Amino acid sequence: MGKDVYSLCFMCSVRCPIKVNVENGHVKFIQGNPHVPGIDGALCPRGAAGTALLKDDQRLQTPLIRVGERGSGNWKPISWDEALDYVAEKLQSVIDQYGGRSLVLAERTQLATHVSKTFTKALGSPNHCTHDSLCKGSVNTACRSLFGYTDAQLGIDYKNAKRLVLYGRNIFESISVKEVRTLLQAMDNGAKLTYIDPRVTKTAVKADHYWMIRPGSDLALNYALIHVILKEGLYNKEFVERWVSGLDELREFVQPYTPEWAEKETGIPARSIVALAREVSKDMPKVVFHFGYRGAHHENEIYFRRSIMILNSLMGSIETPGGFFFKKGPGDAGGKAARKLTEQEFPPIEPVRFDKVGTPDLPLPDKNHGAPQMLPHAILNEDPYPIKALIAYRFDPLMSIPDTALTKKALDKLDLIVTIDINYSDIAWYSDIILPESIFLERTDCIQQANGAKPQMFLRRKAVEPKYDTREGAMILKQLGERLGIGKYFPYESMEDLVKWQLEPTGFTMEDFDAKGFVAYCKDPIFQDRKDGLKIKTPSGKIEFVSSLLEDAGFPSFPPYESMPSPDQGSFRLITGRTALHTHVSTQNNVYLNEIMGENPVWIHKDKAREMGIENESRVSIRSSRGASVSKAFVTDCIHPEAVFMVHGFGHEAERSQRSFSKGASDAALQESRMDKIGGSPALHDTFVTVTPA
Ligand SMILES: Nc1nc2c(c(=O)[nH]1)N[C@H]1C(S)=C(S)[C@@H](COP(=O)(O)OP(=O)(O)OC[C@H]3O[C@@H](n4cnc5c(=O)[nH]c(N)nc54)[C@H](O)[C@@H]3O)O[C@H]1N2
Ligand SMILES: Nc1nc2c(c(=O)[nH]1)N[C@H]1C(S)=C(S)[C@@H](COP(=O)(O)OP(=O)(O)OC[C@H]3O[C@@H](n4cnc5c(=O)[nH]c(N)nc54)[C@H](O)[C@@H]3O)O[C@H]1N2
Ligand code: SF4
Ligand SMILES: [Mo]
Repeated sequence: MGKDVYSLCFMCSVRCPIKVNVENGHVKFIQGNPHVPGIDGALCPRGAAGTALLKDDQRLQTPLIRVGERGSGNWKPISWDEALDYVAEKLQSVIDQYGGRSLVLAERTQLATHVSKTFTKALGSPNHCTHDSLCKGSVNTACRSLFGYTDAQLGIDYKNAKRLVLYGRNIFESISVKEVRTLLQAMDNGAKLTYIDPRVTKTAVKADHYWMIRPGSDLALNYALIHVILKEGLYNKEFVERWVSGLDELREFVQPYTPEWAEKETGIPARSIVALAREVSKDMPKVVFHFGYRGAHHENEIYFRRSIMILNSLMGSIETPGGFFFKKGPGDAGGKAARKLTEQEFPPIEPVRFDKVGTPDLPLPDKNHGAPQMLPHAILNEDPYPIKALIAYRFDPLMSIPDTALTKKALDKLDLIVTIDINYSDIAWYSDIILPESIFLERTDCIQQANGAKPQMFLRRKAVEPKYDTREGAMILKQLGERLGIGKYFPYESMEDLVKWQLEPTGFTMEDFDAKGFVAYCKDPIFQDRKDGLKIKTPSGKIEFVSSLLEDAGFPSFPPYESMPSPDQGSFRLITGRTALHTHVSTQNNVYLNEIMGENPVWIHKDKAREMGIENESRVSIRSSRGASVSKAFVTDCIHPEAVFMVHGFGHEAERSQRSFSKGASDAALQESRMDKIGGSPALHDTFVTVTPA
């Protein structure tokens, strides 16, 4: 009984559509939205554990101001007025002294991102940055270099695919519910899956073929695949002739990269590489080489991601069922998009970003997102100018940027650190002031414009009243803005007001979301005409194997392959990733998820463990040039001997998150601060560590 509220999960960024059953003001049950094909009522374990947040007395409950040293954990509860007055006053004095540009607002992209971008713009700061480059910056740049579209503007039609190749895209553990379910459906219908990872993941176990690749050598594998495909003429000639430029240069470039050469680099037998090239060509264009997000994060990552999308282009699997498609927006269906606050006029804004993205130092990463990993450098060196205040909004620089010790040193130089979070995160713990946001079940949020083959809009709706003295992020920023003299940029009094304002041009109303939780702009998928009407957004209008984006910025399209170094005797390449049971650094203190997985064991190959005297389940210490962490060992033959693996997001330092405090090891504390300066991703897998009995 009770009532059903359609909303959006926020236990991770996928934001799956949900149906929340509410009785007498309490959430009784959450399930996936049964009206959304592919979701059909399903949730992942983290989504189901969303209910644990409702009553959690270890989450943030009221604004808090620091009374001791930074990081000491001495907090005084204060009222919202006191908190907002304090932040506004401090921020104003920083701006008076150093200008609006001295503020950085760093966040994980979310529905209210247009509100936080409005906040920084109105203050004259170019320094809004998102997590994007930490997650997939090089994927973004690689896609732009070939198609003129970002990865986020590309969709994948899993349902009709016949063959998929995943490079560390651990799709059955690093979950998006709809992707998982449609892929399983395709596999039931005969689609074949090849999975490549130095580690035997759940996806490896479900795949038709699994290759344990030597860490960091995927690019060599791809060059050999391209070599075979071009040598044997296994590509989609009609598509490539019409839509690709630079095929001859590619053909010449891959000449030396034979399968036999790649076997030595990757450990994958030459005959298997040849067999895969031949097999995929039989299924083209219904072939997906997934561009991936997080496997193989190295300084040359841009070239790996490009090689994946070059393979897709050779298959002709672009803008076709069973392959990739360019996501369609409301305009493609004759409709209008929801408004964003960023569409307003702003005062002049400092042109150079704190991370120097868009300058000759970092010309190609996406300016819409920036590069948060540059934050420590910018603060410590006042390069390009002094940064004095940080607002961390649903983003934890201490755990999500490599080299925590360096980040802490930089944070120490700031005059003001504000965190907007729901948990005692590590960055909240290190802040001057914490502004608690209401959890997703307790708040209405901005419109989700869901572009795709069929453009739609979704709405997150408040299911229950906030249990504690918390507010919505978009209201917090508005109330701060009013105190800073930029109130006119926030023309709403409540979240409902804001949503109504957003919906005005669309012709839809909030009530239109009542029946199913979403509205659709059209009924059938929209595809561009592959014969003559593809809208490739590069300067040449073709898929650019020889990339004007790269070459105009002074980078080669095809640099010679450099072998990925193996670790010295006694050390390992540290690789990291996700588990189905946790979201990044957010859920380790969740009552249910913590009970099932409270620590992150370090995977180590059994032969190596024997050499080092390490027993399964024993305590081990992991050391790098940047720091040390302790966890327990998982001794296995399911990992390549050159690597050790840990799940990201453990080793929290915030004591009030009592269940996760000090449990497991933090990868960020170990990782060196390196990056792919062309693509924009941090090189998270370029750190070597030692592992010894603790
Ligand atoms: N070392 C290392 N760094 C990484 C990665 C890695 O594997 N290793 N992975 C990278 C990737 S792929 C990504 S996407 C990023 C993610 O980086 P982050 O965005 O930093 O990580 P999250 O865990 O998604 O969320 C950060 C914070 O959001 C808070 N939060 C959760 N829900 C809400 C909410 O409703 N409102 C508010 N205000 N806060 C909320 C959480 O409590 C948490 O403190 O990290 C990247 N950085
Ligand atoms: N449950 C859950 N699901 C999530 C998330 C979450 O936090 N939890 N986060 C979401 C986000 S933001 C992201 S970005 C995606 C990430 O999704 P994925 O891109 O699938 O990334 P990871 O889970 O980080 O897995 C990386 C895998 O790459 C492997 N790997 C390491 N080095 C190499 C290498 O050299 N070559 C190859 N081929 N593989 C390598 C690792 O062993 C690991 O299994 O997941 C999304 N889904
Ligand atoms: S994948 Fe899971 S946690 Fe993420 S939004 Fe969907 S149900 Fe929620
Ligand atoms: Mo990510």
